Parts: sequence; C-alpha cells; structure tokens
Amino acid sequence: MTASRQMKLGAFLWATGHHIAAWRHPKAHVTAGIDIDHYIQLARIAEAAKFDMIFCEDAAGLREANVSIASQTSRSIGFEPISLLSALAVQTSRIGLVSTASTSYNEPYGLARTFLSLDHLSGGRAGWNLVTSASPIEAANFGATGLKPHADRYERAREFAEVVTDLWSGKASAHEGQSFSVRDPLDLPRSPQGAPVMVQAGASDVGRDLAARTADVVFTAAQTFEEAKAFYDDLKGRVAAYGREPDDIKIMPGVAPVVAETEAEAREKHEELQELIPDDVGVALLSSYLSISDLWRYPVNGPLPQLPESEGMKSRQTLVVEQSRRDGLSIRQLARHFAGARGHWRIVGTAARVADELQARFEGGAADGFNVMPSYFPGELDAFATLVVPELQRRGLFRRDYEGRTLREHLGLKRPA
Ligand SMILES: Cc1cc2nc3c(=O)[nH]c(=O)nc-3n(C[C@H](O)[C@H](O)[C@@H](O)COP(=O)(O)O)c2cc1C
Repeated sequence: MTASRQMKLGAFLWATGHHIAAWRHPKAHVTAGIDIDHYIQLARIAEAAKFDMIFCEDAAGLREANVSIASQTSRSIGFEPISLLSALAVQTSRIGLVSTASTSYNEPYGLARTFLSLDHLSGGRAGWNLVTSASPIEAANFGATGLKPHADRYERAREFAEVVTDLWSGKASAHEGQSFSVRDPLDLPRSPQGAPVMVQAGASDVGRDLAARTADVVFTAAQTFEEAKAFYDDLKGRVAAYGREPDDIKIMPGVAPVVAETEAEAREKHEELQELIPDDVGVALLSSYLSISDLWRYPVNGPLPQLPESEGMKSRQTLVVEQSRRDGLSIRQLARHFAGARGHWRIVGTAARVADELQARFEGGAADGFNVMPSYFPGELDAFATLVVPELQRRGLFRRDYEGRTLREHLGLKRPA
C-alpha cells in the first residue's frame, strides 16, 4: 500500500561524517574529503535507496579559525561542491544534486550559469542551496573587512535570487539594481526541469521571508517537535503573501540518526563517538555557531554566559540558547551535544524507533521530509539505507522507486512558468 503523501529524503554529505569526531572513528575514512571514489560510493548508496537528493554544504574556507582545532574535525578538507556534484552527475542517473553557494561571494550571472550547466549535464537534477554565509573566516577570504551585517547580506540575497530566477526563466530582460547589473540572457537553453530547484537554509525572520518568496525546499534545524512544528506552520503561513501555495515549499529539517539492530547497540555506537570528542574541539565548534570567540574563557562545567546578539546565524544561536535553558546544560554538555550534529535533531535507536520518530514529525505536520546527516561515512549512510529506508517503505512512507527523472519530479514540485 502506498500512502498518498510520502516523505522526501536528502543525503547530506560531509567528508568523514557529521559527528565532529567522525574522523577518529576506526570505521571512518580519514581522507574522505578529497577522495572522489568515496563520494561516488556515497552517491550510489543514496541513489540505490531512492533518496530524492544528495546535499552538500559549503563555506569557501576553513570551518574553524584555529588551524590546530580545524585539523581535528571531521570536515577540514573537502572539494568545492559544485565541481564535486558535476563529477557525481555522470556517475549517477536519477538522484538530485544540491549544492550550497553563497550570495555574498558570488555574482548572480555567474552562479545562474554554473547551476544551469550542472542541471543540463545531469538531465534536470540540480538544486541550489542559497545561503548568505555567516562565517567571518570566509569573509576574510574575499577582501571583506569583516562579516557584513545580517540585514545587508539578506538584502543582497533577495536581489540575487530575483536576478537568478529571471535568468533561469529564459525571459530575462536586463537588470539594473542596487547590487547587480546584468545585460544579456544566459548562453544556455531552459532547464530540463523548468529551473533548477531553489533550496534555502536560513531561519531568522528575514531568512524565512526570503524562503517564502523564493524557495522550493527549506533546510532547517530543530531539536523538538514543537520547534519543528512552529517553524513549519510559520513558513507555510508566509507563502500566501507571495502568491504561492503551502505545498509549493517542502520543509526538510536535518536529522542525525545513529541506528543499529538493537537499542543497546545503537546507544553503544553513539557513546563510542561521543567518547572521541576532545573538549577544546567541542567548545570551539559551539563557539563558532554561537558567533562568540572567547567561550573557552568560561568554566566548561558552568552555564552558557549571556551572549551578544549574533550577526552570524541568528536562528542557530537562538536554538542553542533555548536548549541550554530548557535542559539546564553546562558548556561542556552543550558542546558534546552539539558535536554530534551541529544543533540538528539526533535519534539513537533501532530502525523501528527512527522510523517512528520520523513518522511522528512527518504526519504531525512538522516536516515534509528530512535531510539525513550520518555520523560517519560510509557506514552510517549504509545503515540508514539498509535498515531505516526499508522500514519507511513497509509503512508506505517512502518511495520504492523513482516516479520521475528530474529533482523537481522527485520532490513533487510544479514546473515553473
Ligand atoms: C539549517 C541551516 C544550514 C545552513 N547551511 C549553511 C551552509 O552550508 N553554508 C553557509 O555559508 N551558511 C549556511 N547557513 C546559514 C546561512 O548562510 C544564512 O544565510 C545565514 O545568514 C544565517 O541564517 P539565519 O540567521 O537566517 O538563520 C545555514 C543555515 C541553516 C539554518
């Protein structure tokens, strides 16, 4: 039996694994970040399991300012993701290929052209995850004197998205705006799927408005059902203002499952990873997401100090502060928790438990699908594909085969006019 509404699944790739200590795990592949065969293997596992898409994050630079700490994380080296996905496009035939790219360090004509090329060479499977970039480390690589204010980044992003969408529509007329000027249309025909899929990750108030206006898919982070549901309802409620239907936008929160045949085995697997986190690496990761540079000055067993308002990722700072208050966690406990999936939702248990939890959020109206963040690769992606996916299929919650050829068809999205 097939349920009428089925969940969408993304496989979020991240070098050795999403757990910050993944690179220390005996079954992880330490140089995964620059091993194309490793990524081909991951793409094939995800495609065989009928995932909607592969998803790549990005920041043009290190993820952590202190190089010694950066070298002790699961993602210190890695390919530029659009180049990586271009290689994976010819090694796969059905799965969607979504890459993050920044509106702060690109120009719309160039990026529209790059994604439309990926779209053509993959037969209509490309997606762009639009971000404004929240890292001062990245800003320093682009001649900037510092991270631009949040509001300015989003204003540029709004105009950027408008120019790209126009160029992809094929009707592009010249654009003269505040930040950009474009004269000609692209030197490529229209996309096989109408336009590459527009994904967005950014959950502040202004981020949600931009998503409601332009995004087909929203990637978000939520710990509790209540947080996920509130975000879902809020975003779906905003789309009507832009002449769109709630179902035109698919909301896919991140989920980091640790899955095994038995509950005890899953807990053991999780503990094994948690034991591998060096305290200073955990605290550094937490600091960067909180946009505070001196968290290490505070007692690690004490509470989170009062924080200045972030100009980086406002939504993630709020999420962490709320969690620390709700659960009464010390800096060390928060850092250890954060190290597993950078603030995303974690589920530890059997396939039945993982499926129960995903089903509850999906059917409870808190998600249209999930971006799956395995703790280490390839083992944990494989575990999700071989244990959880068949369980979801048995319940009629996930496809047994692709229904269409393009990413837009997988996601059940309208073809843009
Ligand atoms: C779930 C999620 C994932 C994100 N992934 C990335 C990323 O891969 N690269 C990046 O530069 N920014 C990423 N961002 C942050 C965006 O750059 C966003 O535009 C930034 O301004 C902070 O978002 P917010 O304050 O609107 O939440 C992500 C944000 C969220 C909420």
